[in-house]
Amino acid sequence: MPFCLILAKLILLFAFMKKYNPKEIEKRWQSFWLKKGINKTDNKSDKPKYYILDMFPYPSGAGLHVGHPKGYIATDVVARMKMMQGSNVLHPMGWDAFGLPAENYAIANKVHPKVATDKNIATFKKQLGKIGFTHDWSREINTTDPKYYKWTQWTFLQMFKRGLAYESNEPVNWCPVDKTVLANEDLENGCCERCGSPVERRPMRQWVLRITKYADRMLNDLDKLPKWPTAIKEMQRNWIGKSEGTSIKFPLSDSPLGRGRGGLANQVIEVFTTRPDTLFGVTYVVISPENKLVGELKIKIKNWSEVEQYLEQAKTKSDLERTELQKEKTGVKLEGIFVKHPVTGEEIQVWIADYVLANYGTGAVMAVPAHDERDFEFAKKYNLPVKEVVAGGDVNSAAYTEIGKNINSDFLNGLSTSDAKEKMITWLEEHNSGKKQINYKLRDWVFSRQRYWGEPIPIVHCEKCGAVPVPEKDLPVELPKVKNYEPTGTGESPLANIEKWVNTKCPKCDGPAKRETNTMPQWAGSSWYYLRYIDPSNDKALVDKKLEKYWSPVDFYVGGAEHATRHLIYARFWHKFLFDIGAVNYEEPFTRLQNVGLIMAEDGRKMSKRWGNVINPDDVIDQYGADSLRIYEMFMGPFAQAVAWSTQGLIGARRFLDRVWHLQDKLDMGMSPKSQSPISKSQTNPKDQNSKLITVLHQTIKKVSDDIEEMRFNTAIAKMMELANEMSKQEKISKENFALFVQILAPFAPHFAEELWLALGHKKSIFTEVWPKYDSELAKSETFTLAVQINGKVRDTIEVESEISEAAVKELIMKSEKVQKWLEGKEPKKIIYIKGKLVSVVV
Ligand code: ANZ
Ligand code: ZN
Repeated sequence: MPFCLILAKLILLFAFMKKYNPKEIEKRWQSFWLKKGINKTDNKSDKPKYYILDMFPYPSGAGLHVGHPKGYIATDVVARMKMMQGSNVLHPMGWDAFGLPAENYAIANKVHPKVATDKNIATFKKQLGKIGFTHDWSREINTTDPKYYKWTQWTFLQMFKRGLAYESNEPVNWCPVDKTVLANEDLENGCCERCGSPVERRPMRQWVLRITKYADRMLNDLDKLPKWPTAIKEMQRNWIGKSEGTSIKFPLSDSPLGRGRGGLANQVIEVFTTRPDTLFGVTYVVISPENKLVGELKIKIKNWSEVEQYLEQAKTKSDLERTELQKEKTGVKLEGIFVKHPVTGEEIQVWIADYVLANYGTGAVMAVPAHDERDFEFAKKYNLPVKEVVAGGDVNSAAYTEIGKNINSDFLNGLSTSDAKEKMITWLEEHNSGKKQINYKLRDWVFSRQRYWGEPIPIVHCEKCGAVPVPEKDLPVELPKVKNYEPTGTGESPLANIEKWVNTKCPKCDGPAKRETNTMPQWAGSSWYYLRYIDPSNDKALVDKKLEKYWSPVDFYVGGAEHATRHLIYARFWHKFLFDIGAVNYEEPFTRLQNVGLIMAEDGRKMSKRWGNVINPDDVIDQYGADSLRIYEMFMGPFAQAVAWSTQGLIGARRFLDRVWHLQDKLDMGMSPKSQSPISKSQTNPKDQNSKLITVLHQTIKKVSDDIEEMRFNTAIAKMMELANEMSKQEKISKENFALFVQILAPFAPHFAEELWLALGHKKSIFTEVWPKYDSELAKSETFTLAVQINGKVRDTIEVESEISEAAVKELIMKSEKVQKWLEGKEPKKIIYIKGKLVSVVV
């Protein structure tokens, strides 16, 4: 052997002996990727497109904690694999920077929201940069950038022009602490979602978006989203809350004895019910305290002062407090007021009670205490009659709410619930006493906030012309600088104090006019941001339609489940509107959706400054490296599950990388990289052909490919650990086989993989390589048929791998449509897995 060759081999050997030093490696590769433009996405490409999206963060003052990047790491793993598999990948990032959190932070820290936001963005960006993501920063967007919110305002104007944005004076949710109006979506158990204070109802002028016009389409199109989690679709269905029922008229009668004529003969109380079959069981009628009839009937009501007192008291409660089953029911009888039963003509007493909501149905109900729980409780409390009309229960002790056969019901006697419904509806329609009616729980979207840090609503109020849209050529209406941006509490935003800005000319008549001072809610800018990444600096349109046609819809959207009924409802609505006006090509924005499970603190609590248990990714990266953080977060448990942080687990991830690093010592250095035949992607080194290693290697390539696609990162990594084990048992490992391992590890530990790839003698980035193929014969693993029992009966069977873990079984069956059907949106009580046989779900 010539001397120089020995020397070369020695140098190589020495290089391989060097320790794994993530600090040095990671920085170097991050700047390499930047320099080579590895993360830049081309709009023109022959490759198939793949748009993968994270829910963009609020750049809060606290910076990133280790929970934030979990979703971003996952999308990065998928993005990198897709790149290697030959897709043109779009994986952007930006900032949802308007809204209360940013503003409250700014107020608390006495800095302007813009200054604070810019600073926070810089921090977030630096932190994200250290984790080694593929984000294409040339497409960065920021909802508070006037060039961005120009198009948020533009969309609002299009809605206004089509009657979908309107002013209203209805009572709205008011947070006394944040001093702003909140949408229903911003409430949690009747409290402000941000600060936790109980919400009051106040009448106030508001801008409202007519989202209800889209209720039916949003509901029906859920069926076109097979790649959305069933649970999220169910939450959206419940949120939209389509209820098919009947409205029934109860004519007012003047007095219990039918004497006198009070001019009330034409007035009726109209109720909404889903159970017209129980009409013969009505023992009283209830109207909501806000119902206009209360005022109209004032002179007839004999106990007015008592009623008035009750009206005052009802004002302070939120809808949720009012309708909660557990809460004690209250109400007052309207003395002197009666209605007539539409069939029997019987006199029926009338009550007001706040368990009836003003803005649902007709704001009035026919009470059937025998078959409705709330009516039952109310009747017990106030000693009102209970009349059983559906057989099957014991209505002395509880309401019987199931279906059954009608009794005590005249012409409905003996009929089943559904037949009785039909017959009653027919009767009511024939007698002009009622008709079918559809209701939605979804309310129109209260779209104005009395705060500074939001998009100005592009409307001008003119005394002559009313609300006039700002001409499109004058967009954006920029948020002016103010000195004092704290909320005023008067129902106006701090913008109202800037006279120079507020006073303007009417775009229509040129007369004096005032600008709208309310701003948009935080959810505005996030309702369409995914479109802007496609074409971030377009000055002429929200997005170029050709580019949109190429990139849309988002192929994969990953984010927190807490957005199921807020952001994801708003964005679908906004998108459908843009589709209707021809601004986009597709009706649904997100083809596939995946929830991220929270990362809890090591103590099992939520990570929070308050508990002092927050872990900063910077510290983790400093100590263990970004690749260890990435591996650990993907390995910590099933992706959608909440898991507590574990430093031990993190150390384990680092140990795994160290072991793979040292596998280099076993590399068969028989040939120098140059003289070696090019590494074939699909073929492993024939020298190892007989060993178990080959089987495990092919299985691992298959498993990692499939698992990344299905977001089963933990099992993908477990399999790679098995492969590492298998390799460490060998005396020598061929470079080809090791290279294949490094390639499939690359999406998880990109810096680490680049370094090994370089050491293997490659010149180009590993991410320009083609993803390894496997031999399906060799990759075959043992499987068995898993029986899925629900409440003791086999309802489904699934083919699974023999060594499937219990956690993987549980995760898998929760994805089964059949299981979901039986769960009806609920969590299972118990799941028992009997290894290699069956899994039993108790509902
Ligand atoms: C009589 C009845 C009998 C009812 C019975 C139920 C069971 P969903 O399915 O949510 O639409 N309701 C109607 N309007 C209401 C309002 N504004 N505030 C509070 N409750 C209201 O529920 C419809 C049912 O909720 C209606 O059917 C009505 O009670 C009540 F055995 O009418 B039901
Ligand atoms: Zn005017």
